[in-house]
Amino acid sequence: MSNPQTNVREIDVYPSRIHSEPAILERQDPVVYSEWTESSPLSKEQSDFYDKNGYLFLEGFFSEAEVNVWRQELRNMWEQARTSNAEEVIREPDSQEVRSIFAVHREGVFAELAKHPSLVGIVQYLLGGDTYIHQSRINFKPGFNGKEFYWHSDFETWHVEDGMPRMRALSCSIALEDNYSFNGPLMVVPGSHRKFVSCVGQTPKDHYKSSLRRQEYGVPDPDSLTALVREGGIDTPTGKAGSILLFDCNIMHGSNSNISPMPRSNVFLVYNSVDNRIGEPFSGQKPRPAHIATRE
Ligand code: 6CS
Ligand code: FE
Repeated sequence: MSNPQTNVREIDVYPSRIHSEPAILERQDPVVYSEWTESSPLSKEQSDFYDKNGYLFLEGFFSEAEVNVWRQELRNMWEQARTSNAEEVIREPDSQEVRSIFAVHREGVFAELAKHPSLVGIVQYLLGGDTYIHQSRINFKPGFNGKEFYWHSDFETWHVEDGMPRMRALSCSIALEDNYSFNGPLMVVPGSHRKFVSCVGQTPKDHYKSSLRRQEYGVPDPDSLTALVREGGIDTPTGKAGSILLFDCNIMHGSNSNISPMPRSNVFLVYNSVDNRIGEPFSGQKPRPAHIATRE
């Protein structure tokens, strides 16, 4: 992969989907890119917790009134998506149920949400400066048949398939329905953000057309996953609608299928540092479409 400005081949410090054997590499990037001070938007405990664990759960971050507006918009979008063949609409792997809608930050109430000052303040503290939205999506996880998201590191995909150079991005998952232990909440492996699991297998052409429905490449091998879980365990932060889960781009996470009657609909906003803009995919393949990875 060459850097367009200097035509110098950028070194791939996180090689994945290249070798025939998996490997666990050390993280070579900071987690929190700012020094904490009394005026920081997080407490020292919260900032240290995020640095150590790779995630931070803030219960009741947004008000019920705000959530009601977003939940109404989510339901309108769900209705429209049922009969839409827009490329932003992703359906469940075994049915036509809507699984996700991408690029929701482009307009309307979710564009406002992505710029919410109290959220952006925390994100800029953690990433050490200005950011932009690399990707956004609503994962509906409907009751009865919302399917799982197998274990993965988002950064492994964004590095290999979108050309994201370093680990200087994070996701904010905003619960728009109550997240319980039984309706497929996000599970994270605390501390796993400090290890990069180099995966095996060659990225298939147009991989996103299947990976967003059921990801099979760029997922950790059982031994690597077992090692990470043995070291850090599994946390399942749950809480009422309006709670947010901030998680580092490289933390190992996943979620189970939802066979309960209650939907687990969350909005995901992915913030990337403006100093970490994506370039040529390290897979050597063509870039993914703009509704999955912002390039302008
Ligand atoms: O490929 C991606 O960018 C998406 N895949 C997963 C499973 N999580 C991150 C992101 O939504
Ligand atoms: Fe993910």
